Amino acid sequence: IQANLANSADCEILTFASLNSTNDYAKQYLSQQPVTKPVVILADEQTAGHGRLGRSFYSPKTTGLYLSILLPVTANGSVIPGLLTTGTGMAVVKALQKVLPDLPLRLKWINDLVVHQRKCGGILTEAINDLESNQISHLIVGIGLNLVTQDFPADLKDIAGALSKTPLDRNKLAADIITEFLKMYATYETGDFLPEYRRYSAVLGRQIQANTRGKIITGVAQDIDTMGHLLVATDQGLTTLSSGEITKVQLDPA
Ligand code: BT5
Repeated sequence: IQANLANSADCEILTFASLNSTNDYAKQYLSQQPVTKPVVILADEQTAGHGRLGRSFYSPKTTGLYLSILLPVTANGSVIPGLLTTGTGMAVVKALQKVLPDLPLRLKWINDLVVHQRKCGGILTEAINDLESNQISHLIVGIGLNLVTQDFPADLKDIAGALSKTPLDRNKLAADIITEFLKMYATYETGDFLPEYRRYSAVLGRQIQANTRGKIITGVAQDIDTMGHLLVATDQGLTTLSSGEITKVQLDPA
C-alpha cells in the first residue's frame, strides 16, 4: 500500500488480519500515543464493524475493504464532520472510478455509496474530543466497501450490493482511496468538491423521505450546503437536515 501512495511520507499505515473495528482500534491507538500525522488502519475483516447509532457493518474477509483514517485536527483549522463525510464519499468515488470506470456509482446522503440502489459501502466519521480543552482534537473517518459479489446475510440480501463480480486489487485500491482522501482533506472545509459531488448524488432533485431525529420528512432534496447538510423543500418550506438518513428516494421512470 505504502509503495502505491502518492505521498507515502504523509501518513503511517497499519494493517491487520482481523480487528473488531478499525474505528475502535483508532481510538485505542490514540489513547496510547500522540498522533500528529494521519494514521491509516486497515483490517482484512472486522468482527464488530459498526455504523452510526450502534448499527453493525457486515465486514467479512476477502470480499471487502475496511479502513479508518485517524487525523489530527490542526489548531486553527475548522472542523466540519458532516462535510468531511461528504468529501470522503467523493474521494472514494474518484478512486473507484479508476478501476471501475463504467460503474454507475452514486452517493446517498449522508454516508452511503450505492450502485443500482444497493448499498455497496458506508462511511462513519467520529470526532474525538481532547479531554482538557473539550475541543475536537482528532477525527476518525471509517470506510467500508463491499468489493466483490457475495452471499449477504438475510437482513442485508435486499439492500446490499457489491462493486465488482471479480476480485479487485485491494492494496492498490486502498492506496488510491488514501491518496484521494488526503488530497480532498487538504481543502475540504472550502467545500471545493461539492460541485463534483452534486453530480454523483443519488438524491438531489428527487422526491425523498428522510428520517431525522425520529421525525419523518418528505420533500424534494435541493442541495448539500457547505456544512454538508441536506436542504429539502417540503410543503412547509425549506428544511435543513444535519443528521438522519434517507429512507426513500423517487426513482427514474422505468
Ligand atoms: C454506515 O453506517 O454505513 C457506516 C459504515 C462504516 C463502516 C466502516 S468499515 C471501517 C470502519 N470501522 C468500523 O467499525 N466502521 C467503519 P449506517 O449508515 O449506520 O448503516 C448501517 C446499516 O447498513 C446497517 O444497519 C445495515 O442495514 C446496513 N449494512 C450493514 N453492513 C452492510 C454492508 N456490508 N453492506 C451494505 N449494507 C450494510
